[in-house]
This record gives sequence, C-alpha cells and structure tokens, in this order.
Amino acid sequence: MATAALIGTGFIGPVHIEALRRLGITVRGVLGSSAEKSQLAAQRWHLERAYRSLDELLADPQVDVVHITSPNRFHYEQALRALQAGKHVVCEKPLALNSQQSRELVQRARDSGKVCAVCYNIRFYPLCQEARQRIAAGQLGRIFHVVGSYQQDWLLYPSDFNWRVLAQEGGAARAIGDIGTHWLDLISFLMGQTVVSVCADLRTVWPTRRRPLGPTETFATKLQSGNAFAEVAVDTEDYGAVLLRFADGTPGVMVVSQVTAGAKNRLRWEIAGEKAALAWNSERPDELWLGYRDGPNQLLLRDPALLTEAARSYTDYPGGHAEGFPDTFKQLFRAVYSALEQGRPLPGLYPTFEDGHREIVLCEAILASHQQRRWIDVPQDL
Ligand code: SOE
Repeated sequence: MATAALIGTGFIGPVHIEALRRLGITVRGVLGSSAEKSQLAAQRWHLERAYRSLDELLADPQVDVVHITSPNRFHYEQALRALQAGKHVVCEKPLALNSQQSRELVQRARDSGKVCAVCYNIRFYPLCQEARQRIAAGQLGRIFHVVGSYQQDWLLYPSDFNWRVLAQEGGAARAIGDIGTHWLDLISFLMGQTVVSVCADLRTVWPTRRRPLGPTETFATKLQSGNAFAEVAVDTEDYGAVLLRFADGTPGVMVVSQVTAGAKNRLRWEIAGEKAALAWNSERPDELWLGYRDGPNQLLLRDPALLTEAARSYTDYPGGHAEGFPDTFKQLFRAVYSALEQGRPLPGLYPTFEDGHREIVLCEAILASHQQRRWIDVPQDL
C-alpha cells in the first residue's frame, strides 16, 4: 500500500489525514510553513516525520504520494517539484494560480505517468453519484436548464479576513475560484459535459477588510475578536452570478457568495428535465429531491439499498447513519489509491489535473466576461 506525506497544517490538512487513516493508508509525515509548525503538527497528529523543508520531504524514499494542502499560491511549485521527484500528487484546489501554470502541470503529469488528482471532493457525495447515474440513464429526459448556488457566511463582516481575499495569495477569482469551481466541477460531472461559454457579474461587497496582525486560519475568524488589525484593500469578489452554456447548448446559472448570513457551507443545484427534476443541498447531503409534474414528488434518503449499483460503491454506512464532508474525502482518496494499486492513472475515477486546469480556465473566462461585460467562450484547450 502506498504511503502519503502532507504539505500544509491549516483547515484542510487534518481532513486529508483522517480520511487516509480511515482507509488504512499510512501518513508518514508533514511539512508546515516552518520547522516549528511541522513539529507541532507531527505531534498533534502522531506522525513519524516533521519535515524541515520540501527537499527533505521529497527526498524521503518511503513517501509515494504528496498531498498538497498548503495555501493556493504554493500549489504550482510544490506539485511541480513533487512530480520532478517522482512522487504521485494529490493537490487541493486550485491546482495553480493561473492557466499557464496549470497547463504546464497537466503536461508534466502526463509525461510522468504518475497518478495526479485535484480535490474536487463534492462529486463523492453518494447522492451526487446517484444523480449522475440517473441523468446518464435518461431518467430526466432532455435537460432544459441547471440552476444553483454555493453560499457561505464566514466572510460576512469586514472584520473577517483570510489570505484568500488577496488575489496574489489565493488567485484573482475568489468566491468563484474558492467555491464556484466546486459547483462547476460537480455540475459538469453530473451532466457529463463541460461549460463552453459564460457571462458574469461579480461584486466586492467589502473593498477593504481588517487584517488581524497575527495569523488567521480559514473559517477561524468567526471565533476571534478584539485583536490588533490593519485595514487592507481587497481585490477579489465576495459575490458572483454567472450565466452558463454547456457543450450541448443547455443553459445554466450559478450564484456564489461568501457573505450570505446563515449559509454555513451550502451548495445547491437543481436540474430540470422534460420528465423530472432533481435537486440537492450540501447542508442536507443525505437527501435527493425528485420532482414530478404528474405525480407526487419524492425525497430519496441515502440508503445503499435504494441506490443504483454504481452510486452504492460510494457509500459505506446504512441509511440513517449520516455521511458527509469527511466521507467525500475518504471516497476520493479510495479512488486515487486504487489507481495507485493498479499502477496507472485512472482518469474516470477521480478529478485529475486536467479537471483542475479546466476550472482555472473557467475562472479566467468568468473574470474576462465580468471585466468586458459580455459573453466569453471558454477555451477548450485540452
Ligand atoms: C473555504 O471557503 C472552503 O474551505 C473552500 O476552500 C473549500 O474548498 C470548501 O470545501 C469549503 O470552503
């Protein structure tokens, strides 16, 4: 069984460690932003190695797979160096800060023959897998349109701060890049097709925010108060609305916001077809709504016994035993590590560097559309 090491000690790092351990995969060590942070994290998570540098991690012959959970601005270089060192790579989204970097990573990944994945985990909710099966089987008939949103409230106040609000640290698109790309990846997965053109309207609700003088972790500002701060200019959007067109002409609309009070981490979609509609909400992930015009609507509660065979393989607990966010990472890593066991990339099983690149190209098209106030065709360069 392959052995993993982790880069990053923030919000998402422990999610990776927990999920890997649930699968029986050894996590050998961790690299933080300083030797001290590596040490603290290694102690907290009971890991054998606290690496002092990326060189040291990459030189560890016992490490087969590098999980990149560092802030966005490091992803490109760390992924590149991990590939050069002959490691497999599991990278948090976004894969890089721009499409030039992500295109290069796609090429390097292809040349390396290594298993390379990007963590678009929401595909791995069992009822999203179920929806994909039902759509592919034609249960909705011709699809008329797709609508949905991804909303959060952890950046609601101008006193809420995180490195993501600065373009040079998180990427030029923030709400779109941070949560919109999850929605776009998921819907493309459900529909089995890509978005080919976009028309966007973005808004920065807080042009300045108060940056605490100490470090801040994702979601953690909600728990902090009274610290010293500096007022900083914000160059990324809090809100965005995007009209979409899929490859077969199906229209869609996505709204994202990180300033919607009460929305903790709420991704919603509704797909309307000529025979039926389907809807799902990530804050109630074990429920899939099925809408009918000529009969009673249904609510499918996740239960392996009620799912199609393909979707059933993404759920481990009986109905009524809730599965959620941490389980999606377990399912994603199970897919990645099964490719490792088979000794080759298996692109149909998990989101690949190609998928990561596609999301960055989409972000760039959305930003261009907003700036130029018009529809933009999304380059299909892979
Ligand atoms: C922060 O907005 C964030 O942690 C995203 O970066 C994640 O990808 C998403 O899962 C939840 O929200």
